[in-house]
This record gives sequence, structure tokens and C-alpha cells, in this order.
Amino acid sequence: MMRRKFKHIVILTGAGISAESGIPTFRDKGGLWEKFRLEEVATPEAFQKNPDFVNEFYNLRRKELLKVRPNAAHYALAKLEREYPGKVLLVTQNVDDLHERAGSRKIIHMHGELLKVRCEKCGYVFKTHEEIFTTTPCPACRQKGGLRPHVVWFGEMPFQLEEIWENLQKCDLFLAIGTSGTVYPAAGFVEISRQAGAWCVELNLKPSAMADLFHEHHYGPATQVVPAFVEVLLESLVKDKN
Ligand code: BJW
Repeated sequence: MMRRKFKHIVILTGAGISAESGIPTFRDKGGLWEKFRLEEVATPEAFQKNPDFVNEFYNLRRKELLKVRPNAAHYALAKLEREYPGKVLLVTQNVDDLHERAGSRKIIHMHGELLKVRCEKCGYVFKTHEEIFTTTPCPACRQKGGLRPHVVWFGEMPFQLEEIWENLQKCDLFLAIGTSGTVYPAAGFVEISRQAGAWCVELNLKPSAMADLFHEHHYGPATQVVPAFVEVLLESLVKDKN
């Protein structure tokens, strides 16, 4: 790895970082898109056409999320945020809360959060561990039929993009972890940060669709490659001091 002290790190994570916690990815063998057609569960049109089916998909995943735990990769990134003297921003495409449970605090959920629900009638967003149905009233406006998962479907605008862009323009180290590099705008983050002069590193089980754009690659399970990479980053600080 290029040994230097970075001032501003942006980390993008995808489903691969949570795979070893027991949450299926989307596009791998055995992934969610093998069992569900994405057009039937991850678009606003699908929700409009069949809200009960889409709610059931998310109710099921919400229930499964409550059974799993963060893994060594989530903990390593939380340690990096705590111990690294520069700015560390975590941008996740994941809707799970495993980064938070591991201790990460500066985090943007660009594709939303599974444990949050939004009312389309009044805009109220709230946390819940419960199932939601078309018959569930909104706790704020009491209307029925307006609740939906607070996630970003295809064709919808990801959250906090402006803040992400600003950080990508300024960062000097960009890490992409466990993401296939096939869903935009996240897949394009490596190009933006690279053009801004950042050193770009991919950590994944195998090369992603964007692999050629990274300066450095570490392939293997996230629970192994992420903690090892974080240790090297933190050790380089100790060496600098001596
Ligand atoms: C491991 C591992 C282990 C496994 N250790 N690694 C043409 C060009 C450009 C854009 C478009 C286009 N046509 C359409 C679009 C737009 C569209 C898009 O990108 N479509 C593509 C399919 C082409 N994008 C959108 O619609 C987005 N919105 C948008 O563009 O708004 C307009 C806009 C305009 C201008 C500027 C900016 C915006 C919204 C995208 C929403 C995505 N939503 C989902 C569902 C979220 C809710 C839910 O969870 O149900 O988000 S889809 C799904 O894919 C989910 C994920 O966050 C996302 C990315 O998946 P991810 O995380 O990469 O997972 P996988 O499964 O693909 O990969 C796993 C990886 O892990 C693999 O590489 C494995 O090797 C690895 N792995 N085990 C380490 N143990």
C-alpha cells in the first residue's frame, strides 16, 4: 500500500461487507435478486402496483436484520473512525444498521435504512422494528396507506448526495468495500475521487465492475481484508511518529 498519512478518507461500503454477518448480497450466487425480481420489489412502480408484496419483502428483511450482528469488518471501520486523526466519512449503500451497531458515527445511508419507515402522506420518518402493512396508520398524521420503507429504489434520488459529492471532491483516500460497482451514482464515486487526486483502493471478494479504476486492490472476505487494511493504515501513523 502507498504509505502516507491521509487527511480525508471516504469509505463506500456495499452488501459484501455484511455478507459474513448473514445478510445476503443482491447479485452474488444465492443473492436477493435470484429470489426476487428487482422490478417487483425495488422500484416505486412495483410499490404502487403491489404494496403488500413489497412491504412483505421489507418486513421479512427487517425481521432477519434483528437476528444478525456486525462482523470484524464493521468493527474495523468503527475503530478507524475513532483512532484516525484525519476526517473519516463512511458512505454506505446498505440499508442495515450494522455499521452503527459496531460503533461508526459519521455515516451516510445513501440508499436509506431498513429500520426506518416514511409516510408519503405527511413526510414523517420514524424508526421501527415492527412489520408495516397498507393498513398501518401513520403515527404522526394517523392516515392509512401512506407508509413505505425509507429506502431508495431504482429511479429515486439517493440521500445526501450533495454532502457525499463535496467529500469525494476533497478526499485523498477513497475505499470501496464489498460493492459490485454496478449501481449508479455510487459506482461512479471512484471516478470522481480519482479525478480529485485521491488514492483509490478496492477491497472485495473479487474484482468489481469498476476494478480497473482503482490504484490498489485487496481481494478476500471482508472480515479478513478490511481489518488487515485498517491495521496497516493505523500502523503507518505510529511509524510516522517514531
Ligand atoms: C464480498 C463478500 C465478502 C460478497 N467480502 N466482499 C445507466 C447508467 C447510469 C445510471 C443508470 C443507468 N440506468 C439506470 C440508471 C440509474 C440506476 C442504476 O444505477 N441502474 C443500474 C442497474 C444501471 N440508479 C438509480 O436509479 C439510483 N438513483 C438515481 O440514479 O437517481 C438519479 C440521479 C441522477 C443524477 C445523479 C444522481 C442520481 C438509485 C439506486 C437505488 C438502488 N437501490 C438498491 C435497493 C435499496 C433498498 C434495499 O436494500 O432493498 O440498493 S438496489 C441494490 O443495489 C441496493 C444496493 O445498495 C445496490 C448496490 O449493490 P451492492 O451493495 O454493490 O451489492 P451487490 O450484491 O451488487 O454486490 C456485492 C459485492 O460484494 C460483490 O462485488 C461481491 O463480490 C462482494 N462480496 N461477499 C467482501 N464476504
